[in-house]
Amino acid sequence: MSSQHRPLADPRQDEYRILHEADLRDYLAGVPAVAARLGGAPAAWSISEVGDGNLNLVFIVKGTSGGVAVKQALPYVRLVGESWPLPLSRSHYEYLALTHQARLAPGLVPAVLHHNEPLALVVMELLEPHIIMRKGLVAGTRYPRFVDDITTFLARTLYLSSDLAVPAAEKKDGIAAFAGNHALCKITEDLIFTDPYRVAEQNRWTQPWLDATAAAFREDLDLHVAISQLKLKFLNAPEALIHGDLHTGSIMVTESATIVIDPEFAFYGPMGFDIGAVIGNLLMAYLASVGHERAPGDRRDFEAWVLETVENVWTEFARKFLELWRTQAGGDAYPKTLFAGDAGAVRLDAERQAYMERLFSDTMGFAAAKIIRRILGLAHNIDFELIEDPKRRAICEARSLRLARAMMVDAASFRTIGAVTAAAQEVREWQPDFAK
Ligand code: SR1
Ligand code: MG
Repeated sequence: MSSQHRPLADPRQDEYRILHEADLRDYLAGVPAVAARLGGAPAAWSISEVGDGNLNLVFIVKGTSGGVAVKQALPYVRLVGESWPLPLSRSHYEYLALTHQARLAPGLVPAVLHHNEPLALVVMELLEPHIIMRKGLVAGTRYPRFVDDITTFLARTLYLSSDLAVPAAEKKDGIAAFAGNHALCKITEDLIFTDPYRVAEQNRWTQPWLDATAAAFREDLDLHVAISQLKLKFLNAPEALIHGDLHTGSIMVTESATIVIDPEFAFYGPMGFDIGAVIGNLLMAYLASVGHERAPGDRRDFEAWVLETVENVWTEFARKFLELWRTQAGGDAYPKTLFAGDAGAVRLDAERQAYMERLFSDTMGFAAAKIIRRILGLAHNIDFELIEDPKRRAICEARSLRLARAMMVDAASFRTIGAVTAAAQEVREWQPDFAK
């Protein structure tokens, strides 16, 4: 490895300490903007650690006049423990992404009130009564604002950080600003694009029912080619500033609001990775839903809404993205002078459609990769995990794996979002051999 590529030691480790409750109270009392927002005497503030994610500490702090959320990065992966160190610098990238996204998609990310880089700490507005969207989906709740909000977030953050919108020098500065977030990228490269397809110590799945499928996925060269092509795209396509972990656990919702949180995996990567994360997680919510039925068919209306949402996420995203391209083409890509006159306009429009077709294909591949990692890899999700009966859970998971494999290996059959939702409906009725 050349010296210029050797990883740097985290320069802030010396000044870092994990803030426990008393320490955090004293610290926040010394931040005027936060103390004023909380109100009352610091001794009366309530502080509770509520983090249920895989990486960090999250505190809710409430005073007499308001509340805040405090996120502190730990120097290791919380899910696994101190044996898996992780740079504190991810807090810096999260702060950078949050402030950038707030400019591109105002009102769709939490307001940052304070950031302390050495402590790897970000203080944000408290989102109340919002809940993590994944929890709402498990409960069978519908979110009428979601499509409009998430597609505005996706279209604006992706388009407005791409070469279609931003001059090349500015775009390259953006790539450089996030290039150091490679430890978080490496988690994705391993946990999503590699481990589920090989023997890896941290993999797990619902046993014994999925043993045969897990083994088949480890031998499936068509699948290995498809996931490797997606991995190459993830490594090799700095198309836009992506969130990098946009699953339904990174979205907080009410029925009238949507806020995207947790962009610590942000970097310049392929746009389809974010859109695919949203769609893949909705497809899992759909196929897990039958496992949460209290009576046969009692979640059918919810499931129809989820599939409609899958379709609308893509179509609304594409509409908004193309609208931005037609009205805000400030980047160095597709120079206007090369597409002058009526013939140029027609040709450019055809090229925009072709661009969207390529993006759709990337999106479906990444959506499928997101599904497979949650069933065969390290980090699972409550959509499936909360289905108590393991055989029932395994049936939902086997259906999801079947759909995901087809989306990845047989991409030619999934050229439209309608083809994807039709396949999801079909696979919902499929019975794996172990269920017969
Ligand atoms: C070890 S971290 C596991 C997962 O949690 C995050 O939310 C990302 O999805 C990551 O892959
Ligand atoms: Mg997260």
